[in-house]
Amino acid sequence: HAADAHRTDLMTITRFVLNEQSKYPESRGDFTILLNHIVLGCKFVCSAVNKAGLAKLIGLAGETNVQASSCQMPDMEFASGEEQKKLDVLSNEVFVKALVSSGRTCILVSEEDEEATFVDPSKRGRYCVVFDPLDGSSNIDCGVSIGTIFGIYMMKDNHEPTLDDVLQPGKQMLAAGYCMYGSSCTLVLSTGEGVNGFTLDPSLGEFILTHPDIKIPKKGKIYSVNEGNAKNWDGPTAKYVEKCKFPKDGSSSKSLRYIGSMVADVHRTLLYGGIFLYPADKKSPSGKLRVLYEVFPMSFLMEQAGGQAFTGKQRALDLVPTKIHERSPIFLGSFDDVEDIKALYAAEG
Ligand code: AHM
Ligand code: MG
Repeated sequence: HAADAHRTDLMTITRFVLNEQSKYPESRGDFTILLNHIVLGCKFVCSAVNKAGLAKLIGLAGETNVQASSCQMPDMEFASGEEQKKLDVLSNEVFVKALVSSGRTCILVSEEDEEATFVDPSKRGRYCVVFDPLDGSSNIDCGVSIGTIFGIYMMKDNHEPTLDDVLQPGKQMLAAGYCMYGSSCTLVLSTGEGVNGFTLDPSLGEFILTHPDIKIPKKGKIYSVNEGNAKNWDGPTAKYVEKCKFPKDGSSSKSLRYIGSMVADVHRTLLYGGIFLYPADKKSPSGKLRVLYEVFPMSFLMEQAGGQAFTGKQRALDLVPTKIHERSPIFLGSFDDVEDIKALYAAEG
């Protein structure tokens, strides 16, 4: 019966995307191939993140120093302490290699690389991928959720690729997603037709559809921001957070949740509703988060789930980046909650 059907008729991410793409008669399977390579990168990073914790534990229990333990376990070169930081470098290498070898990419922009990578003509395809291979670096060493964020553009024709091909507003993205390495490994994806979530079944090594058609609640009860920066906030941000804590319209105050990993904070916001803020402040007038591979993909997902994303000036996806590592303030989440912050910025003039 139905329960059995669930267990034997698995909607893997590949099957799901193939179904979606089959609606386009011109589709040649290139997107599915590209996505499979991204999924491979996510599985690798998931496994490396899990091993990193284990390697550290073994190191501590055996009281071996870093040198000795990495000699015994040569494949665990990110054994502990300082070396563990290399996880973000390792993740970057994995994604770059997976994307290039897909034969479907032509420009890659990674948070880890100063310059964009132009793929060799012999391996070139039509897609440009912008990504943060391992976001939430301050959470790596303590085993708190971290993630990979990605966005995908498509080259319009066969011209020689230039940086302008990736300096496109977020609304031009074809697809966006993230993978969260948390208590489970969850991949959330939108190809512009809603948002779907897949969970890695480690025994199968496959991402299975577990969160079909995610819609963010219209209004939420949670706000998420680094309040340690409050003394440097501008008027509208300060007023908004004050309103979350001391609402004057008789509504109840919001709860505060802040992990400090964008993927985890946005994932919770998507599922539970509420608002995530990384505003501008006096010390960082453009905020902290990067437009291409943090702000755009998350804004794309929010809009696709029925929420909104705002920079303090405009719809986030309308922003036209001028540099690949450009930053922007960002307010994203439930429709009504973002509407409130938009009103405060509008009142400011
Ligand atoms: P990172 O690229 O150094 O990991 O920084 C990005 C992270 C985001 O995941 C998170 O939303 C933000 O930085 C938290 O910043 P802060 O520690 O200033 O609150
Ligand atoms: Mg980052």
